[in-house]
Amino acid sequence: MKGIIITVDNSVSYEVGKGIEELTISDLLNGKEVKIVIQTIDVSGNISKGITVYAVPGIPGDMNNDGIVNIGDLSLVMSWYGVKQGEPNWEKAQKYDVSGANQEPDGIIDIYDLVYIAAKILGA
Ligand SMILES: [Ca+2]
Ligand SMILES: [Ca+2]
Repeated sequence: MKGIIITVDNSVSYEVGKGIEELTISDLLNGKEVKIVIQTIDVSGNISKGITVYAVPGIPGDMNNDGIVNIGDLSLVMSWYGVKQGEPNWEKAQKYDVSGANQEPDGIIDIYDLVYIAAKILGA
């Protein structure tokens, strides 16, 4: 075996064996189910049929994965408030970027992320 290919939702691919040790699938954090295909590639370049995994997200807004969306999740997002994409601690903050002006993650932990969690607390 030469390596492993991981395809996420038929589009984003990663070839493991070239140094990737951690893979974050951000759509899961946004409450979206994700289709993951894991295939092997041999030394001749033949790609196996592989295995398909459907990853089902947890509760949208449950940032600390304790099964409930509450003030604890809101304060977690608050603790990363203002951190932007490209800054040194963005890698850790990124998962708290759940929304933006267009309802999609926008590369900054901002008021939209707090509103998203607050709305989940209120059951919206
Ligand atoms: Ca929680
Ligand atoms: Ca945001």
